[in-house]
Amino acid sequence: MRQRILITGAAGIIGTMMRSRLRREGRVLRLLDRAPLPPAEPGEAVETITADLTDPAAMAEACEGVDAVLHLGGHSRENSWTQTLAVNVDGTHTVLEAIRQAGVGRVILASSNHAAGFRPVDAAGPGGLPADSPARPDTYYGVSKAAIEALGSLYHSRFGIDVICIRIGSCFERPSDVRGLSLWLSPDDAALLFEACLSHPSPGYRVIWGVSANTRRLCSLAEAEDLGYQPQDDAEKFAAEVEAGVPSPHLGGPFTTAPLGEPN
Ligand code: NAI
Ligand code: 15L
Repeated sequence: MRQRILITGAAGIIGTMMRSRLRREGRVLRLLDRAPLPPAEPGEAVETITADLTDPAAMAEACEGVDAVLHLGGHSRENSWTQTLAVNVDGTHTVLEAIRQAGVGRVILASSNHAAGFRPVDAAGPGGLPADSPARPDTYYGVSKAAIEALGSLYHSRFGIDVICIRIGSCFERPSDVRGLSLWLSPDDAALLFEACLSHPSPGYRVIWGVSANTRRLCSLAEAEDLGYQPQDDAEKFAAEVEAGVPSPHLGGPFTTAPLGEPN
């Protein structure tokens, strides 16, 4: 039996980095975005869908025959309250409803460090901030991520769907600033983390941090390691190259001071 994984927001930064990294024998990646996606290469087990994740009919169709969903789609930075609610919160509800109706057993929700961006960095103990630290959003965007964690909890408790919310740190090819030395999730580690979320026999509902094994880590790795994640990268190797800067007192860094509701 082939495993089919639906990835929303597949044309974005993380989705693009995952396309080759989540390729497996016996697996089909169904990629969905409202932005254009490169077509499948010869021999690549990829299906592409151009659709809006806020469209219930499109999502119902996209979830047919799917084993698990990696929900990356949505506004990935600050935006107006209206847009943030419509795409990140209502949109995630639409995705979860489609998952429930199609009988999909598992979903990974892309939460963010900005759900807890106002957590003071000096509150991180030796093991780092626990992954289930109560939300302290730094933006409307952060509020939307806290909301989808709650929505995910509801869909697990009511319908038994496995829901893993990953509070992703900073997932790019490389860290670009001092903050990134703490919060970097390397693309290779992101793939290891998603694989751990996909292969755990019965994860239930969890909130975990998504970071690499960074020397300057502020976030606990214990909860993700409990799922089987074994990170291989450390942002420290980029320390000499990143821009110098004054470290923020809060996890969310520049998001905690940027104007609310203005796209950045
Ligand atoms: P991105 O902005 O590059 O990608 C998001 C994708 O979602 C885009 O391709 C966009 O076209 C698509 N999208 C937006 N609205 C849509 C809609 N209504 N229907 C269909 N597609 C839609 O973001 P990135 O960096 O790839 O992040 C992916 C997810 O991970 C996002 O949910 C983001 O909030 C979260 N995240 C990312 C972090 C990072 O460091 N890259 C850190 C923390 C969380
Ligand atoms: C996020 O949640 C954003 O999606 C991403 O673009 C980065 O800003 C990241 O957080 C970060 O905190 O570096």
